[in-house]
Amino acid sequence: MVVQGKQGGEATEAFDVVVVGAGFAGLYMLCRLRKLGLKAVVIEAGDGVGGTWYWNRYPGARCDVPSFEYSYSFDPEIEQEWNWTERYAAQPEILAYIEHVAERHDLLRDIRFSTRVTAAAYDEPTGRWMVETSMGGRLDCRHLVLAVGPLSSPAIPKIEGLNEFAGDVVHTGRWPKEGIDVRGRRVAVIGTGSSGIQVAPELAKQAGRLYLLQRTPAYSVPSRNRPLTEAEVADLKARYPAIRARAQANRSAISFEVGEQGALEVDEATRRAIYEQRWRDGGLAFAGAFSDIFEDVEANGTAGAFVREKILETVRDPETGRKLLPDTLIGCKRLCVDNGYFEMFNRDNVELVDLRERPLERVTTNGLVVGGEDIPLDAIVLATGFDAITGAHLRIDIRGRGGQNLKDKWRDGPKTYLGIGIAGFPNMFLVSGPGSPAGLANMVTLGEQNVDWIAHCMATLDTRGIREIEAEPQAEDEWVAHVNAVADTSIYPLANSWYIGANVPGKPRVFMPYLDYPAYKARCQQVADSGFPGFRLVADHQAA
Ligand code: NA7
Repeated sequence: MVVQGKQGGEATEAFDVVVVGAGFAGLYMLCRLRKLGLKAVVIEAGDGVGGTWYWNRYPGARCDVPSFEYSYSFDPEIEQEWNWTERYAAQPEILAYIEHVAERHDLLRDIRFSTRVTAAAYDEPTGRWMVETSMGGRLDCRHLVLAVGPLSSPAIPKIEGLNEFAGDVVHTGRWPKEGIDVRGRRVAVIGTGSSGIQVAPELAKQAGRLYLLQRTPAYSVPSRNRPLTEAEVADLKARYPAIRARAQANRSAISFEVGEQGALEVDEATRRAIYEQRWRDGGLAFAGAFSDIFEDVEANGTAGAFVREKILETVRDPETGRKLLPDTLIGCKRLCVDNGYFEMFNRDNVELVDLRERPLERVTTNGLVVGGEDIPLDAIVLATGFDAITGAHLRIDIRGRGGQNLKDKWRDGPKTYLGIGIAGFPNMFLVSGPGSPAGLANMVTLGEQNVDWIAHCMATLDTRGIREIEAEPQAEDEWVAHVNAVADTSIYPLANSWYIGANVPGKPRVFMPYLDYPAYKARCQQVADSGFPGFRLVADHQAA
């Protein structure tokens, strides 16, 4: 590694590219940069690769996208040699897969683990980024790529007394490697999003008593997860190109079939039969039963009503069943996919605490107080979600042209062009950033698409002798307006979801993700093919 010199007593190392994050996207970025002959380093806060799948080690953590699809497509050999064992892979298997890919592509030697990027500043005279890390020293680079993940900054609720609790407090997104021992103990799980719905049934199997603290009842569909047979694995491998192609054409970049008819275009009996079939099949495809579930409140209501019936059928205690009934739009907060969530309430050691009836007042050294009543506890599990889509970017002190801070730039909500570039922040690229289909599309697919685009862009800049690329403010404004216009064709913005920043107090309410993966991909392609309109390009010889 080249040591350029000393600044303030600390060494400065020079790279072509610094990538932040060694999850799915960061690792693939490294592969592509190596192919371009660029000198790159990946900085990763964890002590291993995996991103989301490194941090979310809680019991029950599992992907809600079928394992065959939640995998890289860039290496056909890995597609053929890796054998997924279940329809929906659990966290240890996904992590093992990512580790396998990192090893097969010899990626580890260019990754610095247990290191956090704390700051990055653009130096206008040299056209380079100066990156600071928790390990001290500086990294000087031409391009900065933020592959920090849309769901990687845990949202820790401000609950009075939380720091004083004498037992274990653990967030699902920071689950300790050694796990926590809940055998025979009293455990509270706070939160009923995907994480709470996955972790609670697993903890309930071991805990002495499990309290599930629910603020908003959630919709969840059964996963119908099961082991894959050898024949199925062989068949899926043989059909990989077709599966990928189908996924690419779907809004969510997942290959399930979306019904062609509207929910209200069919009669009651047909509608019910279609929902029953999707319920039996399991998974997110439930919400694709009809074409208009995300477009029409009434159509959406038919799907919601069906799930409510299923909840009442499943939960034996009618009072608990009633409290579990969601009264919001279905799917507009990410639809949960579970393994025995509603069935869990039939266990004697599980109690639902409805926070709308019994508000969470405070944590004491020994437990919680809800609705004036003490609940003694040994462990509290925070399944309270993430400062989604922008949280991980804003934890870094990023300063662009003129020293402008990204926090200030995004004060009223994030602004990007294509979810990839930001005006005022030259030579900086986001992977799965706000304004991309982050969180709404298969994240591996989106990551690969973004990385391919960025790699192509960097190669083009070099060929054309371009020193600086930067989104133009007008293109950025138009893109933000377009993202919102697309969102407004749907009913997504009507829900208080993390897509709109509603889960973090004080966060600006702006719909952040782009709703339609194929349209997004086509637009990115068109920009790349036409010489990057909307970006300001400065050639080497034009630089000051
Ligand atoms: P989510 O989906 O944001 O869910 C967080 C849950 O925590 C949700 O039920 C919240 O209730 C609840 N919550 C948050 N803060 C509090 C407080 N202070 N008190 C009580 N309850 C609270 O996060 P997940 O980790 O489950 O899932 C994130 C994504 O990961 C998921 O969408 C998939 O894409 C994978 P609320 O609904 O806000 O009332």
